Amino acid sequence: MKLAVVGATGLVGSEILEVLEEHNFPFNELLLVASERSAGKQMTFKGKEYTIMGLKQAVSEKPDVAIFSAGGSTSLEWAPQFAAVGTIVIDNSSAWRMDPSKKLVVPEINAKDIRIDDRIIANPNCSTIQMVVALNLLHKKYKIKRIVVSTYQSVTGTGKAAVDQMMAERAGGTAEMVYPHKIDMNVLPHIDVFQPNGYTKEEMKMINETKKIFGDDSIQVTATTVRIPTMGGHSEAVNVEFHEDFDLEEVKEILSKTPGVILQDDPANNIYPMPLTAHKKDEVFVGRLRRDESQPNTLNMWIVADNLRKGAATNAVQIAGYLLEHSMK
Ligand code: A2P
Ligand code: 11C
Repeated sequence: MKLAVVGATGLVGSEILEVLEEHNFPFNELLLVASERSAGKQMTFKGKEYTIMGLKQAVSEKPDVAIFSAGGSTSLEWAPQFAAVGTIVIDNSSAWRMDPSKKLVVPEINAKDIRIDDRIIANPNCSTIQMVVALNLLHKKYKIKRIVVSTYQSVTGTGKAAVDQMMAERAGGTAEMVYPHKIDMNVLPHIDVFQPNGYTKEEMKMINETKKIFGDDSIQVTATTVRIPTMGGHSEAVNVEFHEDFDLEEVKEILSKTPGVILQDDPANNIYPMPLTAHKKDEVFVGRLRRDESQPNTLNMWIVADNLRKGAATNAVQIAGYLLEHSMK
């Protein structure tokens, strides 16, 4: 596989390189791609020097697969140009996710829907991915009726400039204001832009992408997404109502067998998922399981994952791995 990483100098791009190295991903050739500002600069991967190239040159190289993490407008403009030369684009942005002609893939759930002629495959939003991975087998067993989710999201979801803002505030200095308010020692009930219905775009992503990934428009979802001054990963309090009743011990057993999930639920010993312990891990961590005693068939859970890993880089690399395993590239 000739593999291109588009946005290689960014937060998600560098995480992709880390995951490729850790997973010992088998490619023959690697192209590191960023904006024309970075073209010509050197980057090291696995002890080897690479020269960063711009998008135009990368298209002319006709890579087999290109993992894009360079923002929605770059994806909108360039993914079709790569697709036109036969590249399969795995896109981390929101540009193509809700396009009915594009697959929105979480490998543990719906990689089998990928077809040989798919040229642009969308990677879901990080906060959606970790929630659906955790709910996957529970949905199969009890069928989800409604989800109420509140998130506690890491500043790494915004990108490098947001990390710089938080760290500068913490050190008592100043930096570019990425958020409309201070983020350190604060909590912002605001992720991405507000929509005419009063929800933010991040909230609408969680609502719409969940239905598309499960292939079930009848699932009701409502979300409040919140930015907090942390870095290791996103956390979510999820209240999920099922059509069928469940047994809590059976729920734990199902979660312990769910692909990509690690159960961390031992409150007596203060064991539950946290961003600090999920950081740099590829899995989704689930704990604080308890029945919602206010209504039937309803479960409360706490879900944490490193948003740059399973929420972005790991999921994209797993899709690339699926293409390789199934000889699609
Ligand atoms: P560059 O470093 O050359 O600006 P982050 O979200 O962490 O800020 O990273 C964004 C990534 O997307 C970077 O690798 C950045 O490259 C890349 N990028 C931004 N704009 C473009 C563009 N117009 N064409 C190609 N890559 C881009
Ligand atoms: C955040 N979820 O944490 C966002 C980042 O649609 O891929 C990823 C945005 C996206 O701010």
